[in-house]
Amino acid sequence: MSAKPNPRPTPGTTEKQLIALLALLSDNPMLVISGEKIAKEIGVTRSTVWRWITRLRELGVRVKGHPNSGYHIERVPDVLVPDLLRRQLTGTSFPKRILHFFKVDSTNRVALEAGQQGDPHGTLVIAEEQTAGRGRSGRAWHSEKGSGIYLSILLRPALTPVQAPALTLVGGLAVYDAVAEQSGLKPDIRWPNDILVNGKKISGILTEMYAEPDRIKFVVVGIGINVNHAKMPAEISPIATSLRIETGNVQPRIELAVGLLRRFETYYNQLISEGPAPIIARFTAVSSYAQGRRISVASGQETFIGITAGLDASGLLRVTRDNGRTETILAADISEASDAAHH
Ligand code: BT5
Repeated sequence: MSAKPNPRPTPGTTEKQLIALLALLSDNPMLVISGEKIAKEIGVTRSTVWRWITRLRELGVRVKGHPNSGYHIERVPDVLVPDLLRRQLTGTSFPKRILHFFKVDSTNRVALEAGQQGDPHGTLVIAEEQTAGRGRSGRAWHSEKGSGIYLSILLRPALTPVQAPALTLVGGLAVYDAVAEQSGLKPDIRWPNDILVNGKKISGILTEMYAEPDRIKFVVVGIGINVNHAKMPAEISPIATSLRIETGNVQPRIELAVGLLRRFETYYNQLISEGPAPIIARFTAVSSYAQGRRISVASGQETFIGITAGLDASGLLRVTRDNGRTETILAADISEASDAAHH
């Protein structure tokens, strides 16, 4: 297969022409397009078109037809095709560079590498499936094929490392708004990085960065959302859920992704222009965990109980212990105090 060289092709990304083929079919659902026309439009031979149709089918896209009659798809497939995303993201920082994978180890891993190689602010890494999706502290993120949104955003903010926690909050607020808007559900945010629906985790955020003491070189905000999982694996089903489980309906991932990224852009710009105060205010308004909630804090070796006392000026959680002392938490897993099990 001869993929047209991209500025710098990233190993494993979906071939450009495969994406072009998918975009062509998606733009004309129901319409039968001849193999010859497709071949001409995307600049390959008819036998290559046939091979790629076979690949798309293997990837779960329902393409009807055959080489003699032409091809069509019954409806726009729910694949996060860069060309479709790009069109719906005009005016944001994201259309410049979108790396799409049908299967990858971790979009955060790829985005960190892209950061090191000098890729621009706003670069997006998206996967239909992750084989080693990661959570915080070396934990795993379950990333079922085609069911979730697994994406990482590369950012080059003029911020210092101590200002970075606000970026996780920006991601959380973007997920919160996008999920609420699309589903009509009322989510909650559990500091710092869990978005919950009906008490179960529907999304998690992993922020990783390369920084010098006084300056962030680049940062990757990785977002995972459970969208169309019919059920969650047994090990996490007590604590995890999906939009489909909660609403009873399959949800279009592409719309959710666009809503998420547009809101991310807005909150991010607000953070850069106004500082963290409005982000922290919004977080405090929507998170039931921010203030006055009795929680258990597991941080490093220690676990203790306390009552949340809002966020500090950089977005860290304040917790008042039973002895009256208030502490600022840098990183921790928190859960309701009555609930002994941590996720
Ligand atoms: C997180 O970690 O919540 C961060 C998850 C970030 C995932 C995205 S996907 C795109 C990008 N690329 C990556 O490789 N990662 C990011 P943490 O707070 O440590 O939560 C992890 C814990 O959540 C696990 O130990 C499980 O208990 C639970 N868990 C795992 N998969 C889950 C899922 N799909 N939904 C809900 N909970 C899950």
